[in-house]
Amino acid sequence: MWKSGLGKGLQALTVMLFAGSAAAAQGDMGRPMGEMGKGMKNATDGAEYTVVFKNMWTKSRHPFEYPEAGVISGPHFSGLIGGAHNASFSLFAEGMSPTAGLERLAEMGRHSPLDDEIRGAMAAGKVGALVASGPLRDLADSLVVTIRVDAANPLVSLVAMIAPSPDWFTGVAGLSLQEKGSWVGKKSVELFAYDAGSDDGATYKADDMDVNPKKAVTKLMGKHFAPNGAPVPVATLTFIRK
Ligand SMILES: [Ca+2]
Ligand SMILES: [Ca+2]
Repeated sequence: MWKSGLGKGLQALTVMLFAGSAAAAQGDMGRPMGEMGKGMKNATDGAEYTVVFKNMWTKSRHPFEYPEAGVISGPHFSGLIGGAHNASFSLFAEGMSPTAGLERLAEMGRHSPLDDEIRGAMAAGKVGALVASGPLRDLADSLVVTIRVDAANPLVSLVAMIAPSPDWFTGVAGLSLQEKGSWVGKKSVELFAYDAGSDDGATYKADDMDVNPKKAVTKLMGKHFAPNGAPVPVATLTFIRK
């Protein structure tokens, strides 16, 4: 039975939690005053981005079994969840089995316990900021969150459930916002559909078919998301430096 990817919040509600990384906590202390302004555009300092998640998962682009409209059962995305981190953290990776948190996110759209896993990584110094949003119910709208990166946590990972679905999600993993030693002003990436490897359902509204041990995360290359053999993006993510 398909379960709703209903999030707790309103679509427009975004939640941001910042936790100072060790580097950020040390910040500019002890640095000569004159360097502070000078270094503002340098990647050794942090940068804040507005992140826009825009839907591209449509009946015309992804016609095979595209879900019918409906208040709860219609096509939507769960809230985004992820954060800014360093190279020792992985939210997901093709070829790697999902965490319990990613399984829950991909199957039910729930942020818990993935949020706890991310907080644990924060405590371990691998993640600098946790970012989350409410779900995207009206696919004509966009999700907007703010994320802060810094030298200690320059990579961004974000995921959202494709709903309804067995264990399908989209997102980005380990995206760097640095180019040539500086923070990029604007960057857009296409997001593809992935199978979390935690449920063997093969259609959007398939009954639960839990998988143990978990399989690896794979890019979805079937008719739903690669109608002509090549994967068609389901969303775009645009980072605009504030
Ligand atoms: Ca699956
Ligand atoms: Ca499962």
